[in-house]
Amino acid sequence: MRVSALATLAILALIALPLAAAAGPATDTDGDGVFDALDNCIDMANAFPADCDTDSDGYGNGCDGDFDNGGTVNSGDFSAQFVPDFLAGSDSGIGSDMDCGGTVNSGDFSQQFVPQFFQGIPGPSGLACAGTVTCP
Ligand SMILES: [Ca+2]
Ligand SMILES: [Ca+2]
Ligand SMILES: [Ca+2]
Ligand SMILES: [Ca+2]
Repeated sequence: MRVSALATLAILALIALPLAAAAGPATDTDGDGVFDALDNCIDMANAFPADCDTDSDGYGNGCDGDFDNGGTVNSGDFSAQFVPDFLAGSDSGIGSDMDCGGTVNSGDFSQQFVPQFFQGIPGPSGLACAGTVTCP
């Protein structure tokens, strides 16, 4: 009887594992090795160490041009937030070092901020708590 129960569990496990692998939580949209459910930028390959989230709001720096956390990425984020950090060359704590490289330079602007600006909003993030501080 005990062997039979174990065999049943083993069969159930063999059935359940592939099902779990096919489910949503195992999806990795940007192919950076971080599953969507844990990825703070699901459409941008930004695995460690490029996955920093300086302002801890659940949007990784790479997809978080909303430096003033107003909910949108607009000209105010650029002129009042990004430009001063760009001129200083360092991140003041708002996440302006968008590629997590240690400096704020033209690459952060052209490769990261500009696409964010045209998108108009931060993200998308796979973290359920994105948009709240502190997340996670
Ligand atoms: Ca990913
Ligand atoms: Ca990502
Ligand atoms: Ca962030
Ligand atoms: Ca940078």
